[in-house]
Amino acid sequence: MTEQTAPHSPISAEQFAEQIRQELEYSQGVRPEQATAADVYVATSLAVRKQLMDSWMRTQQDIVQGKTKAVGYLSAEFLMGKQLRNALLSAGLTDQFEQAVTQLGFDIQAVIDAEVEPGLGNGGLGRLAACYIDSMASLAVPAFGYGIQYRYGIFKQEFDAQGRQVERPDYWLDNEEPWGHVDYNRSQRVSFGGKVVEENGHKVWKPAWSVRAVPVDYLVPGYASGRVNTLRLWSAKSYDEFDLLTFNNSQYLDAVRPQVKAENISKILYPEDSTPQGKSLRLEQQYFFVSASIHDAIRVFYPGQDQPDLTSFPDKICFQLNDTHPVIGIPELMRVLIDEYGYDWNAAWSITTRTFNYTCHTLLPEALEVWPAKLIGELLPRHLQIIQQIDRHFLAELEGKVADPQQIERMRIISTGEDPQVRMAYLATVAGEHVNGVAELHSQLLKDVTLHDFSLVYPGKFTNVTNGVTPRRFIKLANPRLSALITEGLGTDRWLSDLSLLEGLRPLAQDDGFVGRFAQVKRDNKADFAAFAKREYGFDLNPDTMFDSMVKRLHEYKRQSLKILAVIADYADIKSGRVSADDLLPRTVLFGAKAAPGYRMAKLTIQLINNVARVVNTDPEVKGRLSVHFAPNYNIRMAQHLIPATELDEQISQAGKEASGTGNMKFAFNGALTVGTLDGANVEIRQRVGAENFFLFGMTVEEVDALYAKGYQPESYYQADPRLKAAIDMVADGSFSDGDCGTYAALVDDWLHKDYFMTLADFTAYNQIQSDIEALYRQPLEWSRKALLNVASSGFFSSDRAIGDYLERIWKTGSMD
Ligand code: 26Q
Repeated sequence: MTEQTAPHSPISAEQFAEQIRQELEYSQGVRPEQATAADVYVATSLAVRKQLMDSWMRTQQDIVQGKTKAVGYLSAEFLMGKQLRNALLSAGLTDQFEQAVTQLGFDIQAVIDAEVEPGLGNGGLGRLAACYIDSMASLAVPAFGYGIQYRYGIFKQEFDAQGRQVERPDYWLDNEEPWGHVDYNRSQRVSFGGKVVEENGHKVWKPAWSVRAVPVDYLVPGYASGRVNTLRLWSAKSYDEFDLLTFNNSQYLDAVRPQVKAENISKILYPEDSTPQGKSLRLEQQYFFVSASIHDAIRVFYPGQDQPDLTSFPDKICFQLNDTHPVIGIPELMRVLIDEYGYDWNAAWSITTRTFNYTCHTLLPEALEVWPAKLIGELLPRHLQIIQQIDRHFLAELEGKVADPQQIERMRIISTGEDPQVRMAYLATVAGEHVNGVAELHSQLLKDVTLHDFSLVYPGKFTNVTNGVTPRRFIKLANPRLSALITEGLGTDRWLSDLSLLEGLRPLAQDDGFVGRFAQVKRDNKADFAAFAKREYGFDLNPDTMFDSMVKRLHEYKRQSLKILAVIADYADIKSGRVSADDLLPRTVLFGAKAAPGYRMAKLTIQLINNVARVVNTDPEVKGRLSVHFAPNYNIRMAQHLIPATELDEQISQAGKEASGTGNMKFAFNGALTVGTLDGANVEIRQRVGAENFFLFGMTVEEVDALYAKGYQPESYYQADPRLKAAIDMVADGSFSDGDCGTYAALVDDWLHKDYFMTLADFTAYNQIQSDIEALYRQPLEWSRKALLNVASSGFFSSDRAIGDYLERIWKTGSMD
């Protein structure tokens, strides 16, 4: 199979091997004979980077001189995953790489394994940003990703002897990192604190301290586009020279304190992905990267100009706000325009409101970010004044439009009362030109519920862009066997840049021979994953069982507890003799999930799953027909191994709680069937793959609302379903805690008396659908046919399509070619 070659002046394997040798000797000072796989990894990466350099410079020049507006994707997280294989794929150098490394006498896998995955994100939102910059480069959209180069990424997860989550720091820059280029000459000053004074009728901010934002540039090569965009991640450095005056033995720590404070800003990624706490350092991070990015964009588009005409700024670039995390950029751009460039309020407002768009990624009210006005006032006094002024103007606007004073009160950007809070989502909605949700259902609920008042006042602002994921990483790199089969079936590999072509596989679902080969791909991927899981975690997985996976962050709303209760119910059936193990469909249940370190219920759920695994996997009565495994430290690398091997994907959140989900798309791409609720993008996946190829269960949003309204009593479900009762009783009676009844008391109590996400109410329906799943799985050909139809029907969920929607509905711009 020939790979589509990108026009980045491809070279031969011999030339590539020579370049790797050169890098080893002249960049690293290592003789090829003495090199390790890690040295070769660094040398190869440097060589690939150089291969991309001409395209990158040409792209940057075209962006600045071009007629098309650029996109600045502002995101506190970019969860990139490993770079090398993706860069090789984009540059059309995969074959050359494999030959060159073999020629040099190294093991390809060892070289790949030497790369440390940068974990600069929590989950869906951060990975989405990474998929979007890949697609923008592949579609030749002029774009910059702007974010933070955290020293410590998302924590490494381990489990202790009791099965509890332990967090270890992820100091990923411990090893040489060849991809990021530190560009000290493009640094920006970012200031904080102090006060605002009046000088000649002007407000002048006198900050108390500053940090130096140093850009670290990552190349973002497009697939087969010949374009290379930039991901610019800011790193915080101190300006203050080491203070020699205070440097004597007793005052050593005082002397370095300013450096430590400055450099703390980009030190660590916050591991919470909801219920943000108003921590000052988090606000410092947000302002730090957004302020540096706005100044950087002005530098890029108005080079060397002291008095640029910034009324053209919205024609040069628009900023996409990835959730509320960069929303402080709105008052920052106002401040820059007014205080630094002398524009009046109205001119600045006109520029600002044509520059920003806002994507919301949540529906949980507690996850909507707010900042105490007091904190903003201390850290960014001038910005608080500007936000207050925006709020006053907005109020005046509302008074002309809205009759109900209560509605006006509800909508204020700054809440009134004792401890006023700045509501970042409201600020973004008022100042943004467009506001979008991330799946049809989510965007509808934003208009109907979360931002309802605003949708009445600004009906034209609201739109939807259903999420998408990149087929390059999540099909081509993750699943080479399936990729080869798709290319063969379609007679072309153009599907990699136009995923709608997967539709062409549909007729092949009627070809039993093809379906059989598709099934064999899955079988081989399962065997590979079993070997991987043995190596990495010591698991013994049987590839002749159904691989049933639930991987995502641990959250009550995602309902990992529904899955584990169903597993326990099956186990209880065997233990009580109601069901013989021989009648059970052999199944391997795989979990992967990190819990926020302070999230007690989530951590207790991890402990429970680990202990259910320990008990079930070692019980001879189960005869290996049911096994449960919690793979530690779920990350992009693990996803790339696990998703292609999965047959059943669990997307079982309470309806109305998962904004979109993106794992669901990756699994559908790779031929898993979904068991899921009508939530997030599940709704659209089901529409496209067909109701008969999707296992739907559970309450709808309307049913959930009705049950709340009626008064939800979880205990009545416990009493009504004997299997549910048996499962919960087993958790309560110490079966998974060596007889200690107290270990999971908080979980049991929550299930019976609160159960905010109605796990118990959906339990019976979830079990019923499992019977359908088992019946189908016992007809392997029919199962595989449906799985293949999932692949054929999921092309819509490519991030290329999603970026196309952003271009059309929001950015109103296109490709630079
Ligand atoms: C905010 C303030 C302070 C500290 C942390 C945070 C924070 C960090 C990360 C808040 C939220 C996040 C991440 C949210 C997230 O990943 N949301 C997911 O976004 C996906 C992409 O749109 C959706 O598919 C998921 O449904 C949504 O849960």
